[in-house]
Order: sequence, then structure tokens, then C-alpha cells
Amino acid sequence: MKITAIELRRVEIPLVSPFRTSFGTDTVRDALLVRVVTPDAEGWGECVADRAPLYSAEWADGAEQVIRRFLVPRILALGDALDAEAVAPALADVEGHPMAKGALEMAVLDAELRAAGVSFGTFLGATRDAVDCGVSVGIQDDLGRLLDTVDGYLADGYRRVKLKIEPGNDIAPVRAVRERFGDDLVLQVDANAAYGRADGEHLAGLDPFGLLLIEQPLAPDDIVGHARLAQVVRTPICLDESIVSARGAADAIELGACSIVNIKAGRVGGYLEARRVHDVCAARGVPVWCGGMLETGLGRAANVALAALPNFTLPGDTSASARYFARDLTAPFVLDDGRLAVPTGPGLGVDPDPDALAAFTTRVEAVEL
Ligand code: SMG
Ligand code: MG
Repeated sequence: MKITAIELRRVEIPLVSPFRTSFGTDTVRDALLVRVVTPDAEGWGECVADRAPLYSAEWADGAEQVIRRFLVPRILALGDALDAEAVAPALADVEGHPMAKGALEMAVLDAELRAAGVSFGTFLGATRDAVDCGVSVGIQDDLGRLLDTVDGYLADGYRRVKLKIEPGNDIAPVRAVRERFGDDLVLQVDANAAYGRADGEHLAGLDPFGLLLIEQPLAPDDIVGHARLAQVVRTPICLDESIVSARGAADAIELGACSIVNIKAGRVGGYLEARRVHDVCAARGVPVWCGGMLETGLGRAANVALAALPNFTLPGDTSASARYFARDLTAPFVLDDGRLAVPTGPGLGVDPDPDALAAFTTRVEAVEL
């Protein structure tokens, strides 16, 4: 594949409401977009790094720099041998930066698939034409607000609810939501690594509430801690931040650190590695679901395609556009009976709306080739 231009663009899209986690509060989605132009098609990648390095070490400005200075020269050096499969091996000597690498690979893959007339879903191996959707609910200042928020999402049709938790905001909100909405609500929690090894007994206090899972209670590098915790709590442990590769997923499962995996393509370096994480989990009988990073319609299109693979048996954080934005970059993703349709057009199957792009762009720069 011959690349004739690469553009790095920053967009800032206001969120419909602030999103608070154990590590901070987001009020806008500040996204880095990669646009790759080839003679046959153009491709879009979305980098999921946030504006500050709080969820993980990566951050949007850093991703932009590393793409420009270290990643683009490596894929250009491939010449005609460049295709999506060749991207990760060509970038392997650069340490870390999976979100930056994943964004570049996504753009190359989108261009390749658009040129070939193949959708992301078909390429990745989707076996469904729509996916079950959950919603991630930020930490709220008071329980009344939390119950109203959950009530609104259930009215929208979401098939499961995930509550963000942190020490001091855990048992009480879970109890309140369970009491108000009953035992049939599919409910899970996400701590974003806010607890420590000494918190096992406390987290076991969540067991009576019949949660589907506890996501990432401990530090990303604490695999043994999660394995010990799994002996103390009855609620299944799901890992998010800890899982950075297919090999790491296999190790965590073997060590008993998790029995469910949240897959985010950006966290593992792209959709090809995400598919490998799916495959190692499937081979071990471990269910997976698709995580979210407040993506625009571009990243959402790819996530929905990924979530249509067979071992994505739990609802994902693949919510509708309206959960995040009054106006998305693409035509909005709209829930139909708690599900989102997998796009069927070539590549991502969605295009950025030029007016929305113009309205939200804060900076756009060509990369010198
Ligand atoms: O995209 O709906 C979404 C957000 C889902 O909770 C979500 N993501 O740890 O799983 C997670 C968080 C990380 C992003 S916080 C900005
Ligand atoms: Mg998480």
C-alpha cells in the first residue's frame, strides 16, 4: 500500500454530562484522529489516549508526538510491503505506546478495507449483525442523582449497567441501585485500580449484590494480587488495565487473576491484537466484552464490529452516541432494543461528517512524509 499523505487532527467534543471515575473527571472527549491517504482510499484511526496520563501512561499530546516522530517513519520504511498486518511488527522496537500504535494501525486497516470493499466486521470475523450494549455510569455526588441517571439509561434500553466505584463510593451505591431496580438488572462495577491488596474483605462486601463482575480493582501490574483477591471474593474478577497483550491475557487467566476480560483495542495496540486477545480467551473458556474510551463514531464503529465476534458474550461499554455527545463526528449510533447494529459498509462503514469535523477540530497538521 502506498501512502500519499498522513494527517493528525485533534478534535474536542463536549460530553453531555461530566464522566467521573476513580482517577478523574472528563467533560470533553479530546481525541487524536489519524487520517491516512492512499491512491485507492483514505482511512481513519482514532487514538483513545485521554488528554492526561491518568487511565494509563499514554496521553493525547504524547501519542501525537510519538506517531509523528517514531511510528510514521517506520511504516513508511515498509514501502509497498505496508499493510495492516505489517504495522505492529514494524513498530515493535518502539517500547510501549499501544494507543498510538493502535490508532495508526486502525487508519491503515480502514484504508486497506475500504479499498478492498470489506467491512471491519467481516474482516475481524463478526458472527452477529448487532451487539448487546451496556452503559458505564460515572461516580455521582449523591445517590438520588445516581438512581435517576440509571433510571434514564434503563429507559433508553441498555442491557446492563456498570457503576464506577472508588473507596467510599462503592457498597452504598451498589446497594441503592440493586434495591431500586431489582435482582434482574445486570449490574457490574469498575474500580479503575483504586483499591489495594488489603481491601479484599471490603470488596467481598459486594458479594451479596449479585454483580456480574468487579473490573480492575487493583493496580494494573498486580496480577498476583488479583489472583489472591479472586480467592477472597465470590464476584468474578474482570481485568481491564492489566491486559496489554494476548500473551498477558493468557498469563492472567493461567494465574487465576481473572475469569472475564475487558478488551479495548487501543490498550493492546490495535484491533489485530484485540482479536488475538479474544481468541486466547475463547480457547480458555473465558468470556470477554468490549470496553470503551468515550470514542467518537469512528472508534465506536470499529468497537461494535469487534464486539460482534463470537466470544464477546457479555454486553459491552459500546453505548449509543447520545450517551456521550449531543453531536457525534459521524452519523449517530442509535440503540435499537438495547443493541447497536454492526456497520456493513467498506472499512469502518461510517464517515466523519465534514461539518462536524470542522466544528470540533482544534488543530490539524500534515505529517511530513
Ligand atoms: O466509552 O462508555 C465508555 C466509557 C467506558 O468506563 C468506561 N471506560 O476503565 O473501562 C474503563 C473506562 C475508561 C475510560 S475513562 C475516560
Ligand atoms: Mg475499566
